[in-house]
Amino acid sequence: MLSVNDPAHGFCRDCLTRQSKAARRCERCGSPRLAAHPELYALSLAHIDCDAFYAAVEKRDNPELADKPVIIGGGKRGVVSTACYIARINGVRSAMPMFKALEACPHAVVIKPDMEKYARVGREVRQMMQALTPLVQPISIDEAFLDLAGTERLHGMPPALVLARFARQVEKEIGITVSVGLSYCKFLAKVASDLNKPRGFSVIGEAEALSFLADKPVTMIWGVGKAFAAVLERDGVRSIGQLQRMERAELMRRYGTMGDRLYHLARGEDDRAVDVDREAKSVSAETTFNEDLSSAADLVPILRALSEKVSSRLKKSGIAGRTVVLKLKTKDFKLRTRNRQLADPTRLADRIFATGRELLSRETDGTLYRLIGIGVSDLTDDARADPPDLVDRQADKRAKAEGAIDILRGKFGRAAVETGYTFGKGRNAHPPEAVDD
Ligand code: DCP
Ligand code: MG
Repeated sequence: MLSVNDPAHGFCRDCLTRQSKAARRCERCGSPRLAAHPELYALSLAHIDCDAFYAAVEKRDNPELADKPVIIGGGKRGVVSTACYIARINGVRSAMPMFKALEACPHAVVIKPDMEKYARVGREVRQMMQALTPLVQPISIDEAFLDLAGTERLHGMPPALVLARFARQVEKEIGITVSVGLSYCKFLAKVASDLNKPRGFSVIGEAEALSFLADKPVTMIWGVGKAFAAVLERDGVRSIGQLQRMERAELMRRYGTMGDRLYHLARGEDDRAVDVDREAKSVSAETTFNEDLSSAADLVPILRALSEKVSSRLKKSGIAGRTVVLKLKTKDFKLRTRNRQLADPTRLADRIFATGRELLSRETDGTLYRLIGIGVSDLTDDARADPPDLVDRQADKRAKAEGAIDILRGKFGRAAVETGYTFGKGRNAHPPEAVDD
């Protein structure tokens, strides 16, 4: 019998036949698409992400597009939502302004997004995932984490094979392709699914985690966006390997809780569980006043402080929300909730506050309120949160400033930085214990 650590103990991703020895092609069907890894049959945490999702759905529905470069986008913001891999070869990328994309790829077919259709297909894929394990955590319309631990008896095969079979089934039954990342933790499963897209199947084992990560850029770490990467760069830190050589205390002294996260993730230590319910939840903060308030002058600073609280929680848990919800309770206990969906998920206090303030402006009509709350729902992973705002440059600047403030606060504590709205008001006037969830 082959041992688990025998790399020859792999299988063919096309016909799912197990291979008896290390080979370049399948012993049965001749396919070169073989999965082989020393920990292949020991790992059970997966991240699955559809390839060029919107574009793949459009190509499925119009076979004439199969060999053409396809860009999905346009709409209000005039940017690329996604591009098929043919268009990507020509340099087209998500979030690129449409005119630039067409400069790079003038013959591309441009299609306006049909969100309803994509949501439907996304749900179909999700249902197929849920047939594999109850532990499915959707992250966005086209991706999810799956915990397949303990499902081997049920499926009669180890998770790796279940996942390869799943990828094949999605191609056959839904007509789009997916990439699979298999590892022992969420962080590396997600990294793995991105390694050889499209139609990828990548495995990152525990034994190789440190060496795999060593030469990768810090931006590969969950939660390290451009702003934070710039701070690390200023401190001379570019690779994850450099983080691996730093002490935890030193990282925490420099970057606060984020330092702790860097320390562990750099070592491939991530114990977050696949959380089935997270999708349904929201993150919010509210406060009841000592005396009823009605004016914007009184309510806005409180809204700002609450937005910061929501934002800081989102940032801590590496999530973002797409819908901002304002909650007001009138003097006679009538509840008013107002919500607005954003173009992109956010975790920034500035965006949450700006949206909340706009919603609030329509409610400050003299009504006396006893409570105000602000929150976000439609939670997703923060990987796609807050793309640069191409229209509102000021908002983009504020977003960058906020990144810097977070870092300072991480270093010196919350009180180190007061924003204009809360200075001497808001948070100070309303002690934290008045704010509840
Ligand atoms: N999307 C969007 N705007 C972005 C990024 C993505 O509207 N800036 C939409 C379009 C994508 C879908 O979300 O099809 C899924 O996002 P992914 O990041 O998974 O991108 P794709 O699935 O398109 O490509 P990939 O093969 O890289 O996963
Ligand atoms: Mg995708």
